[in-house]
Amino acid sequence: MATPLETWVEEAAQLTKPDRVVYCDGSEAEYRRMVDLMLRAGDTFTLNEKTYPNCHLHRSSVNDVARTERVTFICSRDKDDAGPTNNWMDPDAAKRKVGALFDGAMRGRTMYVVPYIMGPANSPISKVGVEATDSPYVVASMRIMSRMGQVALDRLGPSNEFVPGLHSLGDLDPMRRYIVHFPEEELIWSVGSGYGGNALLGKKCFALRIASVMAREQGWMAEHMLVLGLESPGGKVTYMGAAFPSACGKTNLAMMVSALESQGYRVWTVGDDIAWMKIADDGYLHAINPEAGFFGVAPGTGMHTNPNVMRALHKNTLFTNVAMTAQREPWWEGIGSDPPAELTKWKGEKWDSSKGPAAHPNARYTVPAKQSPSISPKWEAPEGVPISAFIFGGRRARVAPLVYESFDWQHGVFVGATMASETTAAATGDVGITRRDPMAMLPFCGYNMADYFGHWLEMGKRIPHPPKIFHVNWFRKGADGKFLWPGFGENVRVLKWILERMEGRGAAQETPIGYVPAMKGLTLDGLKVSDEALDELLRVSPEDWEDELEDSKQFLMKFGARLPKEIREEHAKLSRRFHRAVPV
Ligand code: SAT
Ligand code: MN
Repeated sequence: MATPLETWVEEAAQLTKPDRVVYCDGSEAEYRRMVDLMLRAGDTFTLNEKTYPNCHLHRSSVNDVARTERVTFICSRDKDDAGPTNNWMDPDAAKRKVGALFDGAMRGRTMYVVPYIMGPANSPISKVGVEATDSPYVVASMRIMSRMGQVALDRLGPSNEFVPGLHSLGDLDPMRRYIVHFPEEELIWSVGSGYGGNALLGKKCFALRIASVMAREQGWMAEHMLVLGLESPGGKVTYMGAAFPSACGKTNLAMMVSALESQGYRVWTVGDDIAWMKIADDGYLHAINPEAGFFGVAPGTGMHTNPNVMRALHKNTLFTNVAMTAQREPWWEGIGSDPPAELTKWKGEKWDSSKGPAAHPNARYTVPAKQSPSISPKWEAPEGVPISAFIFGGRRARVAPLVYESFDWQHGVFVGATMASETTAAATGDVGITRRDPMAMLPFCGYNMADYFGHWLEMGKRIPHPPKIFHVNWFRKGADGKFLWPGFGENVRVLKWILERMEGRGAAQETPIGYVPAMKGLTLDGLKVSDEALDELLRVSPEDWEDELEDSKQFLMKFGARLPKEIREEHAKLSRRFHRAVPV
């Protein structure tokens, strides 16, 4: 008797018609074979074997360098279940349309069957997925990013409890690219792209879009959050989850080398992108990192901004779309050194400064998480880590102060639901446009976001010790257009204040938007931030917030009657608090 896995693979092969089907075991020899295939294909290069052992550079197709939200669909039976923020296609129509692109797509190619576990192999919170793909780059990446191969087959056994994902590079034509999700079937189809978030189906497609639907049904949470542990003097570690949109510094925050290390504050990394969280017997929400690697943005990453990842990147790393020096070392803008005289651009041609950036702005590194010096001793704990705080944040040149604390869970959910950020190169489209990105889940929520807010409100009632909710903004700018806050390792000062607030300390002032640090509330010794800059960083400008209230109202109105009344209520309360504070 065929197992459910074998049956699904058989059907996938009938549709895509590969020359052969190979089940992946996750071994090192297999990784080597994938890399050899990539080297032979001519789009991948071995880096300097002395300084970067077992590291490779992959160059993607030039129009396949970021997530493509325009062609990403949620195919629920009822359009309203996808909601106003998702692209929707009828599931049967999607099967016909995208099925036609899959028909024969793997002719002349090999179909690799990639069984994987999202989460530690022995965690009850983890789940199994299977990706069938014709891309050796995807297989190699999945081996870094998940627990892949035999370990997953062992966990699955003859069971049908896996999320299948079918992936083909197709012809890489953006006009024939689709990333479609069938939440009711728990199925993913992706064709026409080899890029990370589009093609590594365990990541955004399963661990967020499909898992968010499962989480709502089953009473847990799948969030676009890093998870870190903040160690304080005496050795106690407090865990926090933080949701920022793509390319807004989650990896750097999760791996931070603390500027307050000499005072006993240190940061431990549990995860840098996704958190799966369940209520545990101790009454806390416990988080696991479903991933096993970091798929981070390279440009802007250097010894100053993220020394831990820089140390981790020197072996077993797969780089994508970075530049290469004459010594065959990877290079990108912000790495901390001037561009060398001889440099090959990410597209493969010789680079000079008239040719724009040498690395693509969304160039990436894919590195095993365990290689980070900051990796938490608990990062693979099957029971996860207890979360005491949630932090929302984004890129805002104005409006949002450096940090504030919400009044309570319901208000915190409103803060998350109305958060906004300037767009980045992580998705194709304009960069620098402010858009609402609730809980940093706008591109990743697999169902109607109004119901998602409802799920958050519901979870707050069910968690005996719910995390306290904060909002941060490292990106506020002064009148001169320069960032007011130094960021990176100095962000630990904000985490320290958050910790103190949780412990009932930490000087704060109450404002209409929540508690903001008092002028002396933040630990700023050894840091050069002028009083004026601090004043501006912590300022809650009634004029800016008047615009903010209007803009968030417009956004929330999209959800119509489905929007939970609590969110409406919080909007009205915020408006009232401003009008009480400033007579208009
Ligand atoms: O491309 S990914 O979705 O994997 C990374 C990101 O955009 O957050
Ligand atoms: Mn992300």
